[in-house]
Amino acid sequence: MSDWTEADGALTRQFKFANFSEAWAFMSRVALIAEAMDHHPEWSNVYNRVDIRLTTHDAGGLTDLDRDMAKRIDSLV
Ligand code: H2B
Repeated sequence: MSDWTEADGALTRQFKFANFSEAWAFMSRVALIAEAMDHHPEWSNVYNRVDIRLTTHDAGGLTDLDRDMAKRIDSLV
C-alpha cells in the first residue's frame, strides 16, 4: 500500500500516463472493477493524470473495501 497515501479516512494516489488515451483506458478498467465491487472511486482526470481517492461513504471512512480496491487498481499498472 506504500504507493497510496492514507489521510483523512481515505487512500489517495496519483497516476500518470503517456497521454490522455492511456489515462482513459486505465479509467475504463478501474470502472469495470468498481462496478464488479459495487464500490466506486472519487477521481479526477486532467489529460494524462488520474487522481484517485478511495473511501467508503456508507461507513464514513476507510474500510477493507478501499484497501482491496487499491490493490486491484495497482495490479493494472
Ligand atoms: N462506493 C464507495 N466508495 N463507497 C460507498 O459507500 C459505496 C460505493 N456505496 N458505491 C455503494 C456504491 C452503495 O451506494 C450502493 C447502493 O451499493
